[in-house]
Amino acid sequence: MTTPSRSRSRATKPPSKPRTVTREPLLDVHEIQGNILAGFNKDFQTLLAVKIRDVGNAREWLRRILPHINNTAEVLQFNSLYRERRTRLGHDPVGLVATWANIAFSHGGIAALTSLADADALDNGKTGAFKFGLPGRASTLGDPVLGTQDDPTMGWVVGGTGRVPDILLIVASDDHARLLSTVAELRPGPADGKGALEVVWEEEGRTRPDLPGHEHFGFKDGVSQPGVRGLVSRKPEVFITPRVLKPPTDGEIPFSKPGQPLIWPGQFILGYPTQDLSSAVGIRARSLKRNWFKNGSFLVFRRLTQNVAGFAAFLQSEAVRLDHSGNFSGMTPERLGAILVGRWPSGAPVSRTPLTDDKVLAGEGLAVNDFLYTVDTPAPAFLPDVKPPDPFDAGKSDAFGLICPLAAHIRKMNPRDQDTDLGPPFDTLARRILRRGIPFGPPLANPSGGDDGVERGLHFLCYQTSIVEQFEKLQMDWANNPGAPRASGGVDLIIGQTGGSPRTFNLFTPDGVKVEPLTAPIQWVVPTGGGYFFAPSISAIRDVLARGAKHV
Ligand code: N7H
Repeated sequence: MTTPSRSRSRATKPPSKPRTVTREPLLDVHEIQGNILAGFNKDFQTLLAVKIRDVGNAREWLRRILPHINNTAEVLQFNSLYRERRTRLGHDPVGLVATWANIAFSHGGIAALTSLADADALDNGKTGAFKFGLPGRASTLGDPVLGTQDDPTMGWVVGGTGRVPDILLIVASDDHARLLSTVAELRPGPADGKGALEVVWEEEGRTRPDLPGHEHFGFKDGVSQPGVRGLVSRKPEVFITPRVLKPPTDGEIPFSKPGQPLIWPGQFILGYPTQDLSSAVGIRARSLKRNWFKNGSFLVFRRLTQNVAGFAAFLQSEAVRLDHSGNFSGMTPERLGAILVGRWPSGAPVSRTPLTDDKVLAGEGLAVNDFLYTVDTPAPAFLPDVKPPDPFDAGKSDAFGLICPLAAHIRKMNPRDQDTDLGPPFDTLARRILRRGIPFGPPLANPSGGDDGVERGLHFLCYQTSIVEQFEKLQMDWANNPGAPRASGGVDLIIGQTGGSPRTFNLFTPDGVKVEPLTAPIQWVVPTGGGYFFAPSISAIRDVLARGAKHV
């Protein structure tokens, strides 16, 4: 069903096509690469950065590996089988393994394989972020200088100025041996043309063996993701994001499950309806500059090094100071870490359990994201056959950030029901990203015992349809900015970057009367590489990039 949004006052003009959309689209799951909407979610994942030296051979290599590039249908089916087996067994199913691959191309890679005009056409708007690439945007993003003022990305291990790879290949598996054999099979080698494609960098990420699913600071990751609207089948009607809640009354944001709003797929995949910035309806997909962009998505890769010992030392000393300050007696390093992140190590939200971690709450998938910031969180309206246990305290109204501070990482990145400097909560939906990160490097065995000199961090990967309006807004306009999305919150001390000036996080006393500023002596998360890429559809790889056809 569609609703016309423009007046029909001029009889001479044909009525304009309705811009708004309420019917959810059928997603082309055989075309969209599998990591974007379904998520590989594997324990092992290798990234390979590739430079094209010979375009003809590169196309042949693409044709060779194309059958191994997995689509959404494949990944969805496996993920649903895996979930079903885990529910029935009560533990992870042993031996049920899959190995997946996806691919993405930088501006230079697209230009080499199609044309400069096509690569330029991917930049929607004047910023040219995709064309500039990550090193070109590093100073705008506030990244610290790792080199000289002339080349602040000189110290990056991948993707620095003049070293931007053309291709990023992602290979992921549940099984390490299979990961290695698939990487060996897909890696360009002499048989693909001697020197035709050079692997300029590669690195393996893996889930922490000591704390699976947690990143190196010790927090559970991958807890909150947006729900994508759209169907994988019309008859029978199957939504890509299963729903357990009753649809809302008119005009409200629909949720698939508590805390997971449903977002129009055009925010993540080109060619589908996007989010209206002031209502829950969708906006009809804009025509694309090239047909072959359809079913593609932009991939931001950031190699973020984490100083785990430095972060632990800060939590330790600041917790002691706060404890003695009189306003935060009983403060512990663990609680302070939870305050900075907005979640406890288990993933339990500070908004629902302000003083202690709660692993039971963290393990209850329908409760762990169920909280709002500006009102007491109402009980969810589940569909009749869904009755999950939720004996936990509901989130309380916390508009000023006295429970979960305004600058806590998850509140900066997703202010939920609170208006922001950019607009109402509908606008926030248009800033959401699909995160697909995985740690690299070994865990630090004893963070309070100091650094061991070994590098570790996060391969941060996220998909969206606008790098400028999504990833860059989150990083630049919110994480780095002490005055946004809400005034007076301070900087996100996990990922915020301020180009060398002090990073201050405003912690309000529980009565809201005083501010206790926490000033970080250093940045504990430091970008050391990455890139901006485009992950095209399966047919675009086959018919355009691997074939060299223009303007299909
Ligand atoms: Fe964050 N961390 O350990 O503190 N992140 N993040 N992130 N992050 C989240 O909800 C972390 C980074 C987002 O919907 C959690 O999955 C670390 C970048 C968003 O409520 C934890 C790094 C960007 C969310 C961390 C890092 C984001 C989110 C809670 C770097 C974007 C969802 C678990 C090393 C620019 C918010 C979860 C929501 C959650 C951590 C990077 C964005 C624990 C260590 C660069 C959108």
